[in-house]
Amino acid sequence: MELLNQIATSLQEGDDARAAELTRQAVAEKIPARQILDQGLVAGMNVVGRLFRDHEIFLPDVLLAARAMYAGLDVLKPLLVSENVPTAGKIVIGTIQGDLHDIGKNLVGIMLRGAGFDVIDLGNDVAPEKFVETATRENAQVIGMSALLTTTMTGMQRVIELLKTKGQRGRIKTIIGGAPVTAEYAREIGADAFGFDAASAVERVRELASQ
Ligand code: B1M
Repeated sequence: MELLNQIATSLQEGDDARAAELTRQAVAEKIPARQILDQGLVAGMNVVGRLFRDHEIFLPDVLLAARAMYAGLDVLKPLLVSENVPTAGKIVIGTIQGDLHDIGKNLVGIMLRGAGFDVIDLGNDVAPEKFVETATRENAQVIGMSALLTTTMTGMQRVIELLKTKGQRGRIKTIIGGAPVTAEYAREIGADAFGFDAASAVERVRELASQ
């Protein structure tokens, strides 16, 4: 549908005013909110994620696209709630204790929200107990941890150990990511998944939430 393609394009162009205006127009044309979300905003964000992964666009472009996506989402949010659209799942994210690098984590959060997940973002420098307590209280399916420092990444293992101690290890899955983190490290500490970038994180979280 042409209007939904235009919404997707407005995200790629980072044009928040146009994204909001086109979303309002789609709502006025009685296109269901979920369709506007999936085929307009999420479709646009998926393209942005692929371009970023392939180094065809850069961080500022992604942040502008994210701002445009939020502008469209602001229009849709009340309708999505009233349409009772089920979320794709709930995930608690944050950077691990001692780590203040949150740009990558924020990108992952944005992409997850764009893919329809309910994201609880605990911010940066998050203690292991806070990850586990929040995920348990909020009945989240997944905990997502980000680390950019080799000295902080070891804290990820503490979260997994705490999940075991609290008897939540089987129910709450874990995904880890960040520049120094590897798939091998994820296996070593018993994480359920590794996200190389924001796009792959969304794919992995989708798999984890459906298990
Ligand atoms: Co710092 N820093 N920094 N830093 N910093 C690095 C990480 C470093 C590699 C620079 C270097 O020396 N070359 C180095 C770490 C060395 C190491 O540990 N081996 C370093 C250092 C040493 C430090 C300090 C210790 C410096 C000092 O004070 N002496 C200090 C530590 C502070 C702390 O955390 N306690 C520090 C501070 C800072 C700033 C505050 C100035 C700033 C952070 C600002 C912020 O985030 N709000 C900063 C920055 C910007 C960087 C670099 C330059 C850029 C990081 C970044 O944002 N990349 C970085 C060097 C570099 O990486 N080139 C560096 C862009 C971002 C989009 O990528 O975060 O990798 P990234 O996220 C990707 C993937 O990794 C993945 O998806 C994202 C999107 O593709 N991903 C996930 C990330 N999280 C994921 C989670 C998932 C799945 C995928 O699932 C949950």
